[in-house]
Amino acid sequence: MLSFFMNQIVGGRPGSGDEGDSGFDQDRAGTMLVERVKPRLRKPRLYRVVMLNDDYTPMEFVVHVLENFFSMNRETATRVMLRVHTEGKAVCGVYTRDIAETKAEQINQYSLENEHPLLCQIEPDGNDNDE
Ligand code: TYC
Repeated sequence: MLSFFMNQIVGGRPGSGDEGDSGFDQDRAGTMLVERVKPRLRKPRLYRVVMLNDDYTPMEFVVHVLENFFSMNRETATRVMLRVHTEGKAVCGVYTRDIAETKAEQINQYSLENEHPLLCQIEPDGNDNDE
């Protein structure tokens, strides 16, 4: 996946005083020492925002939530709402952890404020990348 390599200067740490004023370490013959290392970047883990069915929240309210918190159009929001209604739950979106947590919390809070028991939860998106 992230299979490119980068060069890294090895030897004294920049700022440690042993690299002269260039920032690069050099041996006594004046040769620059370099090492190829894999980059330490990882793709972030992803989380699903899952909406749960209940017997009381009006369908119109669920559609309204899906339109406004997930930017779905009316047709998509209605389809997702009906999937939750018939199957018990459905994935509304997949995000990094902070964003997924924030969306679920905002929706749960908004539902409470409007006195509906509608709930969202988050779950790992599975098939997490190890590279
Ligand atoms: N089951 C609800 C009803 O019949 C509608 C509903 C759909 C509620 C989706 C929650 O996430 C939900 N009024």
